[in-house]
Amino acid sequence: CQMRYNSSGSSQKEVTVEGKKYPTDSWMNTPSTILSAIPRRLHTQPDHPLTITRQLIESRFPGYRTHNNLFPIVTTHQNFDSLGFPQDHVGRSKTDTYYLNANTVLRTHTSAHQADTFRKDEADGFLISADVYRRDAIDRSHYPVFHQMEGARTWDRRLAEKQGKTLAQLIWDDVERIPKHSVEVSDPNPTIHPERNPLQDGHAADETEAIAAHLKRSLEDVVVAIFNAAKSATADAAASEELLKIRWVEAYFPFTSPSWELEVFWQGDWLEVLGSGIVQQSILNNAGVPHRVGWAFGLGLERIAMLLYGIPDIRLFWSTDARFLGQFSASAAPKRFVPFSKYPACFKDVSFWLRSSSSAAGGASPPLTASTGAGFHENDVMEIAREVCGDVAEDVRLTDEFVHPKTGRRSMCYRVNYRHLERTLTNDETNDLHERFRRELVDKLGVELR
Ligand code: FA5
Ligand code: MG
Repeated sequence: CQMRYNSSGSSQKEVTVEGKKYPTDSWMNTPSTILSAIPRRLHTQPDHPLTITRQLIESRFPGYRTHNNLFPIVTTHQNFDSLGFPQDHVGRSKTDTYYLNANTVLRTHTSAHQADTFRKDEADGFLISADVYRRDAIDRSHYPVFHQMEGARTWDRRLAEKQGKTLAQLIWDDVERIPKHSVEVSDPNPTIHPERNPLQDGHAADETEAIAAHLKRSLEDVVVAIFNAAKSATADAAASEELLKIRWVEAYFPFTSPSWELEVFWQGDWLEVLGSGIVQQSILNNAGVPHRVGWAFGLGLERIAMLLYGIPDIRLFWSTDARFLGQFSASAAPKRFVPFSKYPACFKDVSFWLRSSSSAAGGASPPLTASTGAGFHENDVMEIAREVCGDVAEDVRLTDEFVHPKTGRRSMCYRVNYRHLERTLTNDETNDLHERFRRELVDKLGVELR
C-alpha cells in the first residue's frame, strides 16, 4: 500500500480524465486514487458479477431502454439543481461529494442523468447503470465508488385519453402484466401521507396509487428473481430454505414524492437496496414532457450482487484476483461465491484531540455527529484511511468520543480493522500502515494524537 494522497491536487490548474480537461479550483477534493477508478467500468466487464447482476435485473424490465456508458463527470446542475436539491442540501457539501471545480462533480448518483434522459429519449421506460462516487463511511457494504441502476417508467396522459381510459386504469392494466410472486412483503405505511409523504400538486390520488403499485410490484419482482437465482446458486439445502424478508419504508428525496425505500433482511439486519418514488412533475415539465407522469428508482448494484452471490465484502468487486473473478460466468447459472479463505483481521485504535474550536470553550457541546468541532468531518478520517491503507482498511468506526469538562476540547477514538482480502498481513506492515494513518491525521486534519 502506497501513500498516494495528493493534497497539492487543489493547486493544480487542471485535471485530465480520459482525454477531457477540467479546470480545477478551490473546490477540487478528488484524489487521484478515486479518478483512477473511472476507467474500470466494472458494470460492463464481461463475466463480472456486477455485469451479470445488471443483466439479470434488465431482463425483468422488457422493453426498457438501457444506457450503460454515460460518463461520470457531470455538472452540479445535472447532479443537484435539475433534481431540485436546495442550495443548502448536505449532499452538495465538499465533505460528501467529490468535486473537480465549483461546477463539476463526480456524479453521486445515477439520478444525475434523469432529466437529460427524460428529455432526449421519449421512451416509456429506461434503465441507466453507472459508477457513482461518494465520500462515505468505510465498512463491508459501503465503498467510495459503487454502481447504481436508475430506472424510470412514465406514462403519457394523452394515451389514456386516446384509449378512452383514465390514467389510473391504463396503469393498473400494466400492473397486471408484471409477474406475480408469493413472498410476503411488509408495507405498513399508507402510500400517501399528507405530512411525511405528500401527494404532488396536480397528481390525483388514484393515479399515484396506481403508479406506486406498478413501482412496488416491479421492484419486488426484481428482488424475488434475484432471491430465486441465489437459492438455486446454493448447494446447501438448509441455506436454500431461508425465507426472503422484504419491507417498504417511507423515504424522502428532493426529486420524488411520495418516496419509499426497499429493504431486504440480510445477515441478521435490514439492508437498504434502493430508493424510489413518484417523479417530481417539475422535472418532467422542465424536460419538455409535461404530459408524462411516472416513477423512478435508484438501486445499489453491489448490494444486489452481494445478495445474489453471497459476496461478503464490497471491496471484493474491485479484485483482479483470479480466485475472485474466476467464480463468475455470464453463460452459466450463478453459483454461490466461495471465499478464498478469510485472512486474519487486526484491530488498531487511534485517539486524538480535535483542534479546539472557538465555540468549544464553555457552551453546550453538540451531540455525537459525523461533523463536529472546528471543521472536523468523519468522512475526512475515512478518506485518509482509504488513501493510506487502500482496501486493507476493512472497516473504520468511531468507538469513543468525549468532551473534556474543563478545556471543552473534544477527543475521538477510531478503530480500524486491517485485513487484506488476498493474503495475511505481517505485523510490521500493519504497524507501518497504522503509523502512517496516524501521521496523516495530524498533517491533514491538525488533530493532536493522545
Ligand atoms: C439515491 O442515490 C437516489 N438517487 C435514489 C433514487 C433514485 C430515489 C430515483 C428516488 C428516485 P441513496 O443515496 O439512498 O439514494 O442510494 C441508493 C442506493 O445506493 C442505496 O439504497 C444503496 O443500495 C446504494 N448505496 C448508497 N450508498 C452506497 C455506498 N457508499 N456503497 C454502496 N452502495 C451504496
Ligand atoms: Mg438511501
